Amino acid sequence: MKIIILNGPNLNLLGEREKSQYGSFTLKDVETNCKQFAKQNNIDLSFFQSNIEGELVEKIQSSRNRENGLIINAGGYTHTSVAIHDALKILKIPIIELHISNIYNREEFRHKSLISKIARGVICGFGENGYIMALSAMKKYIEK
Ligand code: CA2
Repeated sequence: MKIIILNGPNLNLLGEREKSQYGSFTLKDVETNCKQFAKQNNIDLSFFQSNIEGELVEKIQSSRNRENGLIINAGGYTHTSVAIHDALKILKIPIIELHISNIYNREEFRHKSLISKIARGVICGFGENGYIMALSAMKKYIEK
């Protein structure tokens, strides 16, 4: 089973700033935990971060014939990117939208997501645990 986790802009700074909002773990910590979970569950996991919209679009496109499921924390692009929305819409594999924070108890501009409507499900507000929750949910969904 092949799953990819995509991370959008500024998530490379996790653990450095805004710790009260996003926690003190780094993206590397998240990747290590996810890789460990993947190994224990026979998942072939890819983990990718970019600050560049076009790079995320290219990764989404190349997931088309390569992955069985895609998990995306698109960061700020969640609320703005028609290009990421369009790229995800082309996919036939299940998509889970993921956020570390609860975007619905934050600023109004974070309440709108261009991804939710095309996602199988959304996980937000559970901090770094959300990544493992998403992987576990994706595995079960693919197997069903
Ligand atoms: O809660 C999430 O996971 C978000 O996707 C994070 C995005 C934010 O724009 C979304 O509304 C919700 C921002 C990630 C920024 O991460 C930082 C980490 C450390 C320091 C500064 C930003």
